[in-house]
Amino acid sequence: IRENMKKLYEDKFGMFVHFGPYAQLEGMWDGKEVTGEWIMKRAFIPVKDYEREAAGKFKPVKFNAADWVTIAENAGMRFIVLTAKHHDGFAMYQSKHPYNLVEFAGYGRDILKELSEECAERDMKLGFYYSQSQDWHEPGGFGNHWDFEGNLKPQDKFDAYFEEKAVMQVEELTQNYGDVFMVWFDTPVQMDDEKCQQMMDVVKANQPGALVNSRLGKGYGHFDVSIDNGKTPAVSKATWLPDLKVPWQTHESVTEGGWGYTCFGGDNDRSEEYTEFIYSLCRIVCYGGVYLLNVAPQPDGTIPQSQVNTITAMGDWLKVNGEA
Ligand code: FUL
Repeated sequence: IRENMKKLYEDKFGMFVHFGPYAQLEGMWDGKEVTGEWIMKRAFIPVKDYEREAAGKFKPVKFNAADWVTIAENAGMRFIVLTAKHHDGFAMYQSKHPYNLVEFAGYGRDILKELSEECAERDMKLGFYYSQSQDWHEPGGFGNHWDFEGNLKPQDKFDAYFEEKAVMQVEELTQNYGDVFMVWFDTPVQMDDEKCQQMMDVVKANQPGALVNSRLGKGYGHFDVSIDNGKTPAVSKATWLPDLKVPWQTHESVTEGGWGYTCFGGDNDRSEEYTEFIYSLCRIVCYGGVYLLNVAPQPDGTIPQSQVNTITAMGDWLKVNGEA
């Protein structure tokens, strides 16, 4: 862990990728602009409709792992963190749970496998994001639609969901995809000490060097994560500010309108604003932090050129100014 933590600070800049069936909807539902990865929840889309319109149609046929790695490399990024399962509950890899990219839409390819092999070959580190508590697809997942459809209270089956899906999938992710640099959990809500410890144990057993973020819950994890788009360590841990000894990371997105792709904010050319992102990077690194900058691929699996332009401009700047 110590070694890896050192690496995290050598590699201060990483690429976050929010990619899932929400991209298929491009932020639109019933002719209205909603948001990126939260669209299922915000537009109150029933599970069956989301399955049919988003997950069932989602086939990122132009996904190319080599292109993604090149884009990250050109931006000066040293690691990639992909959403393996976001709150919508859809697994972006070959899982025993059938609600996954390989099987559910009949896509047939495991993009996480392809990405992990490419990263291993090219010395790019790889991590994954996993929504351990919120899962809008399962009856026991926190925030699921059963609560507002009035059938089940989410906590009734949370334990079963946690054991059978969350723990099982984190086992898969830490066993089947080579070296995992980082596990980025999110929105802990129902996580208690026991569940946090259990998740830590799974990650540790399968990936002793992997770094776990604090959004696992209850103070567990190896490094702290700021609020979304935060420029300094988490406000809740403000007492850590004076000496900044706690390792921390923050994240922002080059997109507007959410972290996942939308037709109204995912392709806005912000390359003119790249200096803003450079400013974030410098500020965060000067405070001893690590910067994870998000891109949002289109439904076909390609990262829009406008987003590529922004982060490549950062890479060009780093080539000239980035040496210590
Ligand atoms: C948040 C999530 O709810 C967002 O959808 C996104 O993944 C962001 C990075 O973390 O808490």
